[in-house]
Amino acid sequence: MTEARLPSDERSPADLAREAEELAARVRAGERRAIARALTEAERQSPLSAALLRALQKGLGRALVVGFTGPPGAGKSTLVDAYLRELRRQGKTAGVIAVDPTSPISGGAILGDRLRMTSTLDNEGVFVRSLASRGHLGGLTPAAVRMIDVLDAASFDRIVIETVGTGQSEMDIAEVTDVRVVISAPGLGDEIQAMKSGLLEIGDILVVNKADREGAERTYHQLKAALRMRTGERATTPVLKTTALTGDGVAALAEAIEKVGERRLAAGPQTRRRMRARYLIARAAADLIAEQIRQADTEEIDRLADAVLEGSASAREAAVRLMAERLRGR
Ligand SMILES: Nc1nc2c(ncn2[C@@H]2O[C@H](COP(=O)(O)OP(=O)(O)OP(=O)(O)O)[C@@H](O)[C@H]2O)c(=O)[nH]1
Ligand SMILES: [Mg+2]
Repeated sequence: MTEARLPSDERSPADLAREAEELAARVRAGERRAIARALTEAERQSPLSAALLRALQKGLGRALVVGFTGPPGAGKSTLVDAYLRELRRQGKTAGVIAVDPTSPISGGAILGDRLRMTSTLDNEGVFVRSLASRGHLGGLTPAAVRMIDVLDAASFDRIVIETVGTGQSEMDIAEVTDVRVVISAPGLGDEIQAMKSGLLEIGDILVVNKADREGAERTYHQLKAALRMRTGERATTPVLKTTALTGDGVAALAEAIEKVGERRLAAGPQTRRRMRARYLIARAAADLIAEQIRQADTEEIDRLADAVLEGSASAREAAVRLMAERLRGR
């Protein structure tokens, strides 16, 4: 990343392709500097990244992608750290992407995450990257998806993604991960509320972390009850208790992840990669629509707005009409 480079527009497609092939080969060989560089290119969606991702495609879809999500302060980073230790104990390797919390309260947690995880675990078998910057083309989750491909190509056995469960991002993450671990903890105030707002549905495994804390039992039973309400008596989603600080319950969590993971991996690499590509298409479509609407002239929008007000078209019909008009000929 420190080497001098020509501005992107001065590199020919052939140069980019050659550079991408070289970098891809080093990533496949597991070279840490190359992985770091490739992650940065993928995150920024640089001119090189498209060629790089193409060069990396062969043989992808091997690694199991595990998402850890939950409200701020539930102990996600600490638990990821403990899970990584467990993986290392089993001789498995892991790449981690900690996605920037969207909530301003967690602003300081990025550095915390980076320090906490890298100081203890950034070694041969583990690679940690915080996705800390915003405003890149296409948003955080598409960037994370591109980064998954890089880590996958680097042959990490497990890829872990940590996201804060407060907005759209964790729902997006649900679409691109194989196994979803939803973490709660006692004493967060509205932890069950947060769970009810959709997190419960996406979890393959629910975790009550900080089991050492008072109130953990209560949180556990609340979760169980909420789960039964959602899915009926036949609720099969495991609810586990962990104390990330000591590692208690983490081996059982790792085992539960493997169990779900086995089922998901059975779908085969192509199906799982397609799931991620499908997500990228949906995101691109949404971006395209938003862009088209921004570019539509006021007259066109006003005409449709009047139609909605008069009741001659629903908002949805108006949107379809707007898109049809604007995308015609593409
Ligand atoms: N008592 C207790 N504290 C814990 C446990 N796990 C994490 N903590 C503490 O909870 C606090 C938050 O932990 P983090 O791992 O940063 O939580 P997080 O969910 O990653 O937080 P954000 O990334 O900011 O959303 C820290 O002070 C941890 O030391 C646990 O099992 N027991
Ligand atoms: Mg964290």
